[in-house]
Amino acid sequence: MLMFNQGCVTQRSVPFWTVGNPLVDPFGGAVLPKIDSLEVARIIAWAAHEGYCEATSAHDDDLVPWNPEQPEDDLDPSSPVYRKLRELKAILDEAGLSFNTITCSLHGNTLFRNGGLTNPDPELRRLARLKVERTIRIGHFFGARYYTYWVARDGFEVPAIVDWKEVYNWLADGLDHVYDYIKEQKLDNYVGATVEPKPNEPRGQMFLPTSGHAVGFICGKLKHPEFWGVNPELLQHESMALLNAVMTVGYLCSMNRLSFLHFGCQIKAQFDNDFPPLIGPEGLKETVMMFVALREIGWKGVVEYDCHMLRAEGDPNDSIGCRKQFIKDSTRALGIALALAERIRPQELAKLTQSAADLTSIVQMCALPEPRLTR
Ligand code: XUL
Ligand code: MN
Repeated sequence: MLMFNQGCVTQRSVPFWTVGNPLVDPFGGAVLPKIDSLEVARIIAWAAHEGYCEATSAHDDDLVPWNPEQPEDDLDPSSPVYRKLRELKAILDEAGLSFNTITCSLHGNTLFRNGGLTNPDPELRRLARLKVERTIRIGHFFGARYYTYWVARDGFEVPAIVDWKEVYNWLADGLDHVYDYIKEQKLDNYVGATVEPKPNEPRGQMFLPTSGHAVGFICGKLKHPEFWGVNPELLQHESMALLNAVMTVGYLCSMNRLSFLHFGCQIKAQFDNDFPPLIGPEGLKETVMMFVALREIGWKGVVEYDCHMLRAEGDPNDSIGCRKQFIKDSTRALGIALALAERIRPQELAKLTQSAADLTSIVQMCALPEPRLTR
């Protein structure tokens, strides 16, 4: 069996927000106690020591609190934020973790309930921009490879009051500012920035719903398209829009835009399930075929578990233990998916009919003997 770093997956990343997740849903409160970011860092460091992951990622808010009155507290050595960032970095460094992406939370604080970069209020867009700048500086401190823009609350429920003439200009201005700020400040840890599309949730409709929309926007509207890629969330976000993960990675690779993967499992056309990889009633074939496609294309990159444990398995009496188990399960699932993908040999299927090729790929994937067909 291939080790994770011999195939297409260069690093396995466990983001702060997935480990810290207290398992709230719209119908019930937190199952797990909220834990401090230092505790989250220690769990991810544990996972790195155990050999389950090599990288992490975070929103600014996952690491330190944000106070709109102090937009530059990260630069002030006497601030608690400054100190906390250093404590966090010491834990990650000691565990040898690299930092995949930093992303600005423009969804958590209720100030941004009607959008971040596309908020119709210019004062809130200005505040969002300052928060993005601070997040970019925090990412620089951790040596993040990417800055990620997740579409978050940039969306709408009421089309009649969206400023359709301006809204995509505001979005482009906000993203162009990410590039300008990184270059002006000479933050050369960043190899690029990414857009993470999502069709809905938390908004009824979001302004960059799919990977196709994201690539179109990057190539057609941003000033520095070469700096921008996409991190699709597969299976979740594309499956919510009834799209197929194999096609998404094929398309993004052909456009040279697949920066890294957010990884988990999803029931098609549902709300954002964020099931751990391979967990749930569907998605096995799609997940495995996605890795077959990535292998055949020759893509290599980071796979980041962006999901959470099932709410039903959160254990308030062992809230650290179940969080560790979630990481272990996700890494196990990725290992299973890669091992199954390794068995599938498209070259041997080429001359078969489509149905025979599909069935033979299943026989290959499951390492089955050919079933007996006759009595
Ligand atoms: C939400 C989602 C986010 C982004 C980061 O669905 O995927 O967690 O990945 O903001
Ligand atoms: Mn995601």
